[in-house]
Amino acid sequence: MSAIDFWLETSRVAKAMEQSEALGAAERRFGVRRRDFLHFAATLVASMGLPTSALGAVVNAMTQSKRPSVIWLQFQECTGCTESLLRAEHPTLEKLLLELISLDYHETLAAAAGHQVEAARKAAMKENAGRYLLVVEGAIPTRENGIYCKVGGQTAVDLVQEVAADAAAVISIGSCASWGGMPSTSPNPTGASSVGAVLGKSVVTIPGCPPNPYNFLSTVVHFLTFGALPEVDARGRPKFAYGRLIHENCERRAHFDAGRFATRFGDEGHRQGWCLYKLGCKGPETYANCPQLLFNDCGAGAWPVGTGHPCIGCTEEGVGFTKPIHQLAVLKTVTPPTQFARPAEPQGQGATVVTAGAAAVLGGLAIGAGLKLASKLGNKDGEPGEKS
Ligand code: FSX
Ligand code: SF4
Ligand code: F3S
Repeated sequence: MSAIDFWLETSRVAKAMEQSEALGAAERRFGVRRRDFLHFAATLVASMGLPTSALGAVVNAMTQSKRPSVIWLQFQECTGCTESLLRAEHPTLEKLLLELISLDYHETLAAAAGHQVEAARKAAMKENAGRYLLVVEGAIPTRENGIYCKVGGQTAVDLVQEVAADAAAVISIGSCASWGGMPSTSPNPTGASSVGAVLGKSVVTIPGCPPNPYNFLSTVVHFLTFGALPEVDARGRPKFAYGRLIHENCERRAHFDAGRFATRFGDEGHRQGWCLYKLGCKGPETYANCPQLLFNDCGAGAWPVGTGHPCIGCTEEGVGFTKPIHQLAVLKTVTPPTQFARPAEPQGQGATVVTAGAAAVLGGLAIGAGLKLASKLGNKDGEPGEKS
């Protein structure tokens, strides 16, 4: 399909849907305006790398599906995963999430405490056996029979095994739950381990410290729409979010290709926005969509490298909290992507998934750009993130 056909098709779908009953249902269910909801759904479709035709299915699933029961366990962590979901600048994200799922157990958010809240967990597990989602935030200490983390008298190891036994699917949110993260930093005195290691099976992982909330929400919406979790790479990460190296989509990439590097914080190169590779940026060996999704819905530059700090590889096992910040990254690719401006040309601001999705609905025009971007984000033609 040519770019213009793609654009026409996506504009047509968005326009046709604007008056649909499904969007009326969204207004009633979520208390948000049709256009805001359509914007949000288009953003998710784009970020998942789905075709335009999936927009209707995603909207229907979000407005009509029964809210799945979610049991959310928290172990060795800082609650940053929960905070990043709930403190999103865009109020819609939090509102939609809490309307889309039935959060039946979450220690930070529960009004109840003690025996009451443990009883609520057991009741939800019994009522929804085989159908609930288990979300785990935080690493699990395994040393000394797991005594370093207990909830309601049970060790984290026991608890996660008990709840996982009847779960329809398990999602590890954050780097701690995904691969051990910060609590597993050497010498790892508590034996902090990933959920997958403790359960002895692969689970879907959404690493990041904290992870981008849109990646979690997209994963939940994928489950609601298709009845299954998204395709993942060898480390359990959804390919739509972790299929590309940060270095492939970084706005400073042209400076890397031209050999223009900041060599000290605050030097001329740093002030000019040059590449941070020589300051230890781990973008060349870290798979994540941070440069496209950005954080906190506050526009261009709202991600670590955009603010002038090297990526520390927080999503990547063996890199984040493991390699010294100043250590040079392993270069996994050296060929500049063809879609980038050549080093001699000025770099534009670039569209983000969020801005493209917003423009798509509000302007009725740019959705094609968002979805075209999505085809770059989704790992349709590249290799999945792989073990280094
Ligand atoms: Fe914190 Fe989550 Fe980091 Fe870990 O995010 S932001 S320490 S990944 O488990 O709460
Ligand atoms: Fe961007 Fe870091 Fe790659 Fe430089 S090394 S282009 S700052 S990701
Ligand atoms: Fe983490 Fe690097 Fe993204 S530090 S938030 S993976 S830019």
